[in-house]
Amino acid sequence: MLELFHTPQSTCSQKVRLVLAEKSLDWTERKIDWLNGEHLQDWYLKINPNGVVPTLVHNGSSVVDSSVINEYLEDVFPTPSLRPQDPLECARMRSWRQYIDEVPTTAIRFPSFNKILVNLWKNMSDEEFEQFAKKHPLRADFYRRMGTTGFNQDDINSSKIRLTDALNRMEASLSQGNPWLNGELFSLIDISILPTIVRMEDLGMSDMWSELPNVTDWYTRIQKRPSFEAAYQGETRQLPSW
Ligand SMILES: N[C@@H](CCC(=O)N[C@@H](CS)C(=O)NCC(=O)O)C(=O)O
Repeated sequence: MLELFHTPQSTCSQKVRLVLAEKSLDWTERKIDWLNGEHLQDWYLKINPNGVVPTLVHNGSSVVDSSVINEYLEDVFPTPSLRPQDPLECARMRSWRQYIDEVPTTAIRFPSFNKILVNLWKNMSDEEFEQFAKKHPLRADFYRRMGTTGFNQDDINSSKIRLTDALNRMEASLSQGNPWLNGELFSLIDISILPTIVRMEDLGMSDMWSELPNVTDWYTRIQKRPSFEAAYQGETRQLPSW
């Protein structure tokens, strides 16, 4: 039995839902009320000590970290394959994935938090905010840096530089005539970057790739895959506005 503890709007959760859909796997939804801190409760920290979503529980054993979860799903359910068989191709795919995890995936948090989430905490006193920040096993410093007024302009500028770099790398790779980022095969890395691109669109940042024809075409094609509709249904793209 596959259970996914996730939050519909979380980009990391979307990555896993895309793989589950590509592989047509049956899974049981365990929705985590992220805005009310369910991911920081003791019972959840037992299955994910990082206090973040998503967590996959397979036959009672938990797997954490969306990229690790996706590789695990590929190992256990190899068909249809989302990973090249050739070791060198596979290494290239994993290098891409490492870059995506380190650069655009972390960069998108800054505009996401500034445009949407910081409003949740804007009325907290410094003391209340510190109590809230320090509950986060992985992100206490990230929250302190944001504070109750949001990240500063330097952080936002640096995030934009990193997102631009990722888009340019995608454009360069796709302009070599391949349909997908790693070549002919639609792979885990197309899935890794997709939630960041969707979030950019939802935050009104799609002009950042309007002059990149290959990224534009990739995004049009990927949205036509049945997995896109499956992973992005319902409230998934309804971001709160305050
Ligand atoms: N490396 C982790 C990161 C997961 C992560 O950061 N999840 C976010 C939602 S996309 C989260 O749960 N944040 C909780 C918080 O900020 O309190 C993964 O890829 O699963």
